[in-house]
This record gives sequence, structure tokens and C-alpha cells, in this order.
Amino acid sequence: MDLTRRNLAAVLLFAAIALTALQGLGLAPGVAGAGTEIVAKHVVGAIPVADPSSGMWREATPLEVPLSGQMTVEPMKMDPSTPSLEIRALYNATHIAFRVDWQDETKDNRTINVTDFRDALAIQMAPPTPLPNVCMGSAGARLHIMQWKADWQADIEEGFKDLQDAFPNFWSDWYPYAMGEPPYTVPDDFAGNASLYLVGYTVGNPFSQPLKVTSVEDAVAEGFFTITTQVSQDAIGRGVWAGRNWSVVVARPLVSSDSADVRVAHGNVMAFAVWDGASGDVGARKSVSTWVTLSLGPGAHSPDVVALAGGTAAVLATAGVIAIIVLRRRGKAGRKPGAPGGP
Ligand SMILES: [Ca+2]
Ligand SMILES: [Ca+2]
Repeated sequence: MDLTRRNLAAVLLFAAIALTALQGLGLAPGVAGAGTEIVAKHVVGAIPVADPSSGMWREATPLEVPLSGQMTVEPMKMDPSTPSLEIRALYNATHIAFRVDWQDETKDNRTINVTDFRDALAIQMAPPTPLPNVCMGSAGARLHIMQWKADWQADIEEGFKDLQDAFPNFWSDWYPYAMGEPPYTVPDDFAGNASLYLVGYTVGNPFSQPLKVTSVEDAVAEGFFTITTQVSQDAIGRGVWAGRNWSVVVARPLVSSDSADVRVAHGNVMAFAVWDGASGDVGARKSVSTWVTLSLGPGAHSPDVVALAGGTAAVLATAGVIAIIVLRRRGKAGRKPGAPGGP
């Protein structure tokens, strides 16, 4: 019996050592931890930003981060929509990317009706000193916030949808100067003076743009009610909903020329929030984490030629895919039969 116990202990010890060694070599996935440190794994070459299911993500050690309701400011959310997030991070010479997984029973990716709310994920980052208020930062302690929005992604991948899609049998509609006949297509039927009736679109409000180039809003905040969309949008991402689970990747440059972006650095603090549209989550009504720390794992912290090429290729490939989708949408909706003109 003692011999059996010793053998069992030896086998378990050997297995533990072997697993640790394999994890260290990146040949086995890490074990989800409940700590407060996200260890970003360094990779050479492209990061699978557009593919949350890529096997490369298994090379990064996942961190389980608990969530709570938002009970600081109105409108509050007393209980979280989901109990926790699982977070992994990869970085190369030019970019860092986070894959965040969480349970969600519903795919809420349209916001046409006034009762529709989107599923979303926000990642906030800041230097550790001065430590900002985890709730949207504080004066002089700015947060960089990147919010992936399920409806923005749907606009890119499935085409912009508007009232005529939610109410296809409406009686009539009419706009002065609009091209063609109702139901109108936005923005193609609103060239020239007709665009004045789409005020947000005309003045460049990023929330009103029917043709989007990223599903992630790049923003800053210095406290409650101060979140502001940045002038320079530098973050990209993509989410996949499957098996009642969202798996979302958000990526940004390690070093950005945009002064509004926090510099990515070992020891930065990060926090996360998710919204479940079916639960009526919007704005401050969200599920939130506390601070965790970003750790850049061993690897080339400075650019090397191979990784630089890989990272740049990844971003260019993603931008290319988005551009093709946008151009196809424009091509399809560019001219309708009977429309006297078109942009
Ligand atoms: Ca949902
Ligand atoms: Ca930016």
C-alpha cells in the first residue's frame, strides 16, 4: 500500500514537472488561475486578432476574473450578468491582444429598436501610478478604454441595418432631396442635401456611421460621465458567439503615436466590464471587475524584424478584410433600380 502511494506520488510529481515544462515551452495550455495578474505571452509573427478560436490562444495562460454588479453610480446593476471572465493575452513586437471569454445566453448584436441593447466588452488600462479610480478613472488619472460592440461588428460583417429592416412593411416615408424611393438605403440615398437629415452621420459622430471600419471604440475617461471617443481610432477586434459563450479579441498597438492612448507597459493596471443586451445592460448598467495587473511575459520587448513584419501583416490583413467587406456593401447598395443617381 505504501509502495502504491509512493508510486502514485512519484507519478503525480513527474506529471506536474512535465506539465510545467511543457507550459514553459508553450506546448501545453496554462491552468486558469484566480490571481490578479494577466501574463501576456510573447509570440513571433502574427497574432490571430480576427480568429478567437485559433489554437495560438491556448498558448497563453488564462486568468479567471470575477465580476460584480456596478453599484457605485446610477443606473446601478446589483447582480452581474455573468459571474466571471476568462482572459488571455498575446503580444508581439508591435501589438498586444486580449481574448476575453464569458457566458452569455443571448447574442444581442442589433440596436435598431429602442428596446434593443448590445452585448459589449470594455477593457480599460492605465499606468499603476497615480492609480486611477477603477470606476472610469479620475481627474488627472486618465484611463484608456477600448469597447468592443457586438452591433458595430454586425454592421461590418452583415451590413448596416436600419428601421426598414426592423419594420419592412411600413406605409410610407419621405425625405426631401433623398435619392430613389422609400424604403431608403442609408447612406447611399442620402447624398448631398439629403445627408443633412442624418445629422450624426453628417457631422462625423462615430456612433452614427453606417459604414464602420472597426468594431472597437477607442476612448478615454477621467471620471464618471467623461468618457470621450478618441480622435484617432487605433484598436481593432472581433468576437464570436457560440455555445452560449462570447469569445472576443481586442487588439491595439504596443506603442501608439496617439497621445490619448496609454502606453502599454509591464505593470499597467487593467479592468474589464461586460454588457448583456438581453438583460437591459447599457451605459453604467454593466458587470465589472476590480483591477488586475498586466505582466509582459519573457520575449522580445523591443521590435525585431521578424515580429515587426508579422505584426504589420496581421494588421494589414485585418484592415484589408474590413475594406473588402465595406467596398462590397457599398457596391451592393450603391445603386438601386429606379434611383436617378447615387453617390
Ligand atoms: Ca447577450
Ligand atoms: Ca487612439
